[in-house]
Amino acid sequence: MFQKRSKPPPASPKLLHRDWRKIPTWEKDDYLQYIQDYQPEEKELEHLRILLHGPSNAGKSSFFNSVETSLRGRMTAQAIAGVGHESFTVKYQTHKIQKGKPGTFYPFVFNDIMGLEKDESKGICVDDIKLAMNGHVKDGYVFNSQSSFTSANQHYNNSPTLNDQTHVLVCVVSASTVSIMSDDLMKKMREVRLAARDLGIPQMAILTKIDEACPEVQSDLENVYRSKFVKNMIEKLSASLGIPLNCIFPVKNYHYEICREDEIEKLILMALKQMIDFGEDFVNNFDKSCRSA
Ligand SMILES: Nc1nc2c(ncn2[C@@H]2O[C@H](COP(=O)(O)OP(=O)(O)OP(=O)(O)O)[C@@H](O)[C@H]2O)c(=O)[nH]1
Ligand SMILES: [Mg+2]
Repeated sequence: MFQKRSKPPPASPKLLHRDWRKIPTWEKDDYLQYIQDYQPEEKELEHLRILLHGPSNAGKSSFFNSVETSLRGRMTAQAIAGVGHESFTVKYQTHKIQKGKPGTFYPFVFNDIMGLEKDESKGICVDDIKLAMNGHVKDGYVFNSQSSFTSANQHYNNSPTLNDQTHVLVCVVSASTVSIMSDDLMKKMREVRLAARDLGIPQMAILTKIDEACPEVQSDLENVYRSKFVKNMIEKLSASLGIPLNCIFPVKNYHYEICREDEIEKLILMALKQMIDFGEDFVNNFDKSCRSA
C-alpha cells in the first residue's frame, strides 16, 4: 500500500509521471504518533544521540529546528541558524526536545556541530568529528579550525558512556551544492563516513534546500518525489558519499515561514523516524565491550 497523490502531476518536463520512490501511506500524524510512542528498549540508554555533520551552510541547525518545531507544535529556534557562507555553528551542544511538561524530553538528542569546509584551515577538523562520535567531546567545546581537539582540553570526556556516544550519523547536504562540492570537501566527508563505518555507526543523509534548488518543488512540495532534479541529486550524493539511496531523505527545512506546514513536517518526520529506527537497531545490536576508544 503506497501513497496516493491528491492531485495529478502538473505538466512539466522536469517532473516524472510517477513517484521515483514508493512512500508509505503514513500521514504526518502517524509519524508523530510513532515518534511520541518511541522508548528505547535498552534500559541503560537515556537517549539516542544523533550527530548532524556536513558542509557549512547546508542546513544542519535549521534541520534540528525543523524537527523541534514539528514535535513541539510551534515555531522554535534552539539551534541558531546562519545566513552567510562562513561556519555559523561553532560550539558543541546537545539539543534536547521538550516533550509535554518542562523538564521532560524525547528520548533522543541531536548534536549540531561546526560545518566542514574545503580548505584545510577552515571549518571543523575531521578528527574532532571522530572524537565526537566516540563521545569524547563535552558540551560547550568551541571548535577550532586550526587545531584538533585533544585530551588536554577541559571539555574532553575521558570515559564516555553509551549515552555520550553517537548512535546515528547524519550527513546534511544542500541540494543546491551537491553538483559543485569540491574534491577536498568530498574527501573530508568520506573520511568521516569511513570512521563511522569502522565504529559500526549507522549512517544516513538528508538533502536540504530542495525548494531553493528545484522550482517545481518550491511551487509545490508534494512534487518532491516526482522531481527529476531531486532524484538526480540523491543519486549523485549516493554515488559520491557511498551512502545507499534508501538512506537519503529529501527535506525542506523551515527557514522563512512563520507558521507550520504539514507537507514540510511530513518530510522532516519521515527522516526522523528513520534516524530513530537506525539508532534503536544499532544500540540493541551493539556489543558494549568492543567500543571504548
Ligand atoms: N531555502 C532553504 N533554505 C534553507 C533550508 N535549510 C536552511 N536554509 C537556510 O540556509 C542557511 C544556513 O542554514 P543553517 O541551518 O545555519 O546551516 P548550517 O549547516 O547549520 O550552517 P553552519 O552552522 O554554518 O555549518 C540559513 O539562511 C537557512 O535559513 C532549506 O531547506 N531551504
Ligand atoms: Mg549550524
